Order: sequence, then C-alpha cells, then structure tokens
Amino acid sequence: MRSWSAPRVPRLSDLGLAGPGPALRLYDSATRAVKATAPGPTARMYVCGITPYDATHLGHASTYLAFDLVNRVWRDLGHDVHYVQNATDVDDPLLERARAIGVDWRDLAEREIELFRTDMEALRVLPPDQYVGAVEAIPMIIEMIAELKSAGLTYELDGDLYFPVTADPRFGEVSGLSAAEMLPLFAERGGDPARPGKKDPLDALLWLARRPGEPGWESPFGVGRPGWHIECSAISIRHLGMGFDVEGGGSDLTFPHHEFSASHAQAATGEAPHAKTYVHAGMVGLDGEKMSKSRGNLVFVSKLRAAGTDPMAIRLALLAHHYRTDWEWTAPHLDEAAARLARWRAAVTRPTAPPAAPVAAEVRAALAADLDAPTALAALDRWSTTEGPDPSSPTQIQSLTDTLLGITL
Ligand code: 5CA
Ligand code: ZN
Repeated sequence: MRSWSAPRVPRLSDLGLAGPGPALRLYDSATRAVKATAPGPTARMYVCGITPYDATHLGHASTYLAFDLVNRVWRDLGHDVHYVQNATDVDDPLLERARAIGVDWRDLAEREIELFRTDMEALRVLPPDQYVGAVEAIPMIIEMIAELKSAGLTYELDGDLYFPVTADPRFGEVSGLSAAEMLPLFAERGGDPARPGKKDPLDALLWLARRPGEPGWESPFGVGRPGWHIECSAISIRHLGMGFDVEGGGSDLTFPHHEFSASHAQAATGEAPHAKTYVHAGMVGLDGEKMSKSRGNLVFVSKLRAAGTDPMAIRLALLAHHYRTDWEWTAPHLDEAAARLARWRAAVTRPTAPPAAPVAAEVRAALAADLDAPTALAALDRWSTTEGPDPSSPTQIQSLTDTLLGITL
C-alpha cells in the first residue's frame, strides 16, 4: 500500500548542533528492564498499525508518536531506519463494524486508512518504508503458515488451522505472564479459549475457514482468511528478517499479539528472538476508561484538526506524557500545549537567546533515556523563558524541536 509523505527533517550536524547523543535505551517488555538498543548501520523497526475502522483517535496517535521518537533519535544517531508498519485491513472487528454500518468492509478500510495517513502527515510522523495491508500480504502469510504446517506445527479443528503453544519453547517470554494470567487477556483480546476441541485453550488461530457472508482467499488449507498474529509475524520477518531491533505497539498488544507473533516467527524459522526489544506504549484513556473503538469514548485527531486545532499543539499535548504511562485525556491538556507552543514560537523570534548546544545535549539525553519527552520539553521551556546573548540560538532551537520532537515552530 501507499505510505504517507515524509516531513522534512533538518540535519542538526549542518546547524552547529552535531551529536551524537547517547545510545537510545528503551524499556523492553520481555526482560522488564531498560536496555540499550544497539542497531547496526540500519536500525530495523516494526510497529503494529491500525485496524482501520475508527481512525485516528488520540490513543493511536500517542502510540505512533512514541515510535516516531525512536525513529528520530536513531536517525539523529546516524542510523538509517528501516521502518515497517501493517494495517489490519481484514479482521473480525473491521468486518463487524462494516456490517453494522452497512458499508463494504473494503471501502471502510480504505477510507479509514486514508484518514490515518492524513492525520499522520499533519502530526509530522515519519512514514514507514513499507506500509503493508493484511490483504495484500495474504500470499506471504499463506507461505508462512505452509512452513509451519509442513514442520508439523499446526493442527486442524473443523476446517480452521491452529498453532499449538507447545510449538515454540519460548512461548511466554515476551509478556512474562503465567498461563493463568494469559487466559483472561486472551479471551478479551480476540482469542477463543473456550472453543471445544482445542488442545490448549491458548492455542492461536492461524487460518480461519471462510464463514458465510465473509471474505475468503484460496489457500492450500482451504478458502479462508488469516488469523491476526500470523499477519504481523509474516509481514515483519519477510520485510525485516528475524532479530530486528524494535517491535512496537500499545501495551494491549504485549499479550497475546506480540507473544504469538514472536512464537509463530520463532517456530517457523528456528531462530530467536523475533525482535531484540519489545516496546509498549501506555494507554490513553477518557473518562476513566481506555480510549477504544468498542467503548466509543474517542477523541479524533481529524475532528480536532477540523475544529481548527494546530496539529503541533496536539503533538505537544501527547508528548507531554511519558510514553509508558497510562493517562487520561482532558481538554486542558490541549490548552496547555497550545500555550506552550505559543511561548516557544515567540521565543524563537527573539534576536538572541541562551546557547542552543546545552539544550540539544539535554534533549538528546532525555530522549535517549527511554524516550523521556516530558524532560525534553522542560529543557525547552527553560530555554524559552531565559534571556541569553546567542544570535544563532533561536534558529538552531527551531531545527532542534523539528528534528528530534517533530514540532515545527
Ligand atoms: N491492527 C492491530 C495491530 S496489528 C491493532 O491493534 N489495531 S488498533 O487500531 O486497535 O490499534 C492500533 C495501535 O494503537 C496499537 O498499537 C494499539 O495498542 C494502540 N492503541 C489502541 N488504543 C490505544 C489507547 N487508548 N492508547 C494508546 N494506544 C492505543
Ligand atoms: Zn500487529
């Protein structure tokens, strides 16, 4: 699929603010510790994309901004970044929503993906190099399921194909959860633990035989469609290979989605790990609940934009929270961000200001420490409210906020 257009990113070394900053450290869900990412010349990142039926709410935006910071920090450190993202353009919730509103599921997906692209562009999120829909990936998904099947790592149940958790000895390492902890999450997040005939309640669906009124594709396992986890497993390893640097998503993807994506990939290739670091963003809530399509408590980026909100204020409002914390969206967050944006914009029009280099060092250090954007914003706040003698500093700071935070002043 078409990705979205890339914003211009100034090179700080051309502006007298050469790095490099410290190596990027991120909290890894699998080891439950902050650890240094150590990419090669090309850093490889896979971030789970939207299921396109209610894009783009502020929870989505917040998660994609976190990984946009990863992308920006790696680039600032001199890496190329190979970034892949999917869009789950066929799955139960999309089909259900399309049925409920009487729209063809393909039209719904296309419309929502286009809206998402527009929102990402407005928020200056760097686009993935490959933006891959589940539907277009079906041939590679079928290939991977066939590999698992021929290795004896699948079983059939009434025409559907399952992946037994016993197929990967490392199953459980991404989330670190016990089976008792996994079960309710599995039921809540698209799994089918109660289905009779499964060898283990946690076994995951790889291929679902076509149901009446639903789409299906020809495959060696019959006409049907892929399960959710094999989608991201196949897309990530076909485009990035095993052992890529970061797999990302919101914390609700830790289990079962990233656990099973890893197990499918590890079982199919005999290699491990799927990703070196599993990174998860906190959930944005509204009125005491996680913002989600099913709860219907959504604040949309496009609606805020249509009401005249500067996308840079939305971006600043989201970056004011550490990416790993769960937090609640309220309208004053946006007012505070708009006020901060106005202060910064006024500050870069000053003829002179305090030198930019120490601010660049602070911002780089903060972001490298598990993406501590709030501390980075505080450093810029101090700069914007302090007098100084340096005439080149205002334009340097303008580039700094653009390059590292994606905020244009
Ligand atoms: N298509 C799958 C991933 S393969 C999916 O989870 N789609 S989604 O549209 O439901 O979510 C897209 C991304 O936004 C996921 O990383 C999810 O964890 C994240 N997300 C969803 N709701 C929130 C929220 N309230 N706060 C923060 N992130 C969220
Ligand atoms: Zn995914």
